[in-house]
Amino acid sequence: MSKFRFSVGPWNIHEGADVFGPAVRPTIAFAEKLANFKKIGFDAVQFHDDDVVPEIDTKSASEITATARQVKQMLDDHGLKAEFVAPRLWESPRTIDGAFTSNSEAEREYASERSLRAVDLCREIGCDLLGFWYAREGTLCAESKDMHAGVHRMIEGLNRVLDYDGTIRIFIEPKPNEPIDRSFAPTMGHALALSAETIDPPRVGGLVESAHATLAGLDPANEMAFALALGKLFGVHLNDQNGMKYDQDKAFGAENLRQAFNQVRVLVENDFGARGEYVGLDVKAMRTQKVELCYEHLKNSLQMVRLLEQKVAAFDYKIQRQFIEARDYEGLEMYVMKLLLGA
Ligand code: XLS
Ligand code: MG
Repeated sequence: MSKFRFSVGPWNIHEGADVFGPAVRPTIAFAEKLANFKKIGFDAVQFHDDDVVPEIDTKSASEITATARQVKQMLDDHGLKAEFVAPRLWESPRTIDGAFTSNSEAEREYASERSLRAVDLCREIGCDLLGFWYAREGTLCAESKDMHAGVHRMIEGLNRVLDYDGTIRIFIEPKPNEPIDRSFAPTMGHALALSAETIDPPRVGGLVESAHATLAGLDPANEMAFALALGKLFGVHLNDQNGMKYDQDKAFGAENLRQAFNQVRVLVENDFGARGEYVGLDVKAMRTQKVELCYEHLKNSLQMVRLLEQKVAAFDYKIQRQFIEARDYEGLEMYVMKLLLGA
């Protein structure tokens, strides 16, 4: 049994298209995904705004509300909650040059307006958490944007949301690159610095995605611990990543078992989840996976969290203390590796 509650996004079951090739699996209907999520052991669903209301930009306010209510009903029917809504600020022709940091004032305004609609969606589907993954806030051409102005525009964007709804909370999900080259919010430190400058810092925290931290050359467990120490870890996206290359969203623990162990350890030691937070996954099946087996990466990731929770429970803090007192960190490291290997 896990002490955590888990969440997953509908995009985690996808058709397998990548930058160099088309879809290889059929689209699975949203209702079928929900039924399977519940069966596999998830408690909540993560949403982009257009996962709730497809083609949201072309819909009227009343159409948006009606569709959101249907989605809420489907969640209720399946015994699932909504965890957050993240405005998808990277696919519209109006966010080609970024959203809050676009060089066009009209496009910046679009980003804000769309974010406020996402707050409305949170309210309709029953959550109080808005997510910002700043996909295009940064540059492809280093000289194309004024970062000084960009940082202030991002803070302004956060303030607009905080001001619009007095109880909504926001997480920033940092990522150093992809699809942009140089992100304006690459790490948790950047995210929390932005938070501190807003009109209501306690309502702005961070979400660590393991692969994003790895892409920044950082240890995801440390990114989590940093936010936890400041009371700012509003969510996690557990997954894995083989080094600093394209974003892989691999099954949790599949590449770096010791780092996965330390992520679970840090979450357990700091009682993550006690304030209602979910342990989220953000994993994608490999393109080679056949449709009959396209939920395996979710099952495997959950199983990995549970197995690592057992390893954390078996972690002997007395032995840890003894190694620390002797300053024998070679010994401590070997103790951890033997624990993980069951040796
Ligand atoms: C992409 C992000 C995305 C967010 C939600 O890299 O991880 O899936 O989690 O917008
Ligand atoms: Mg993510």
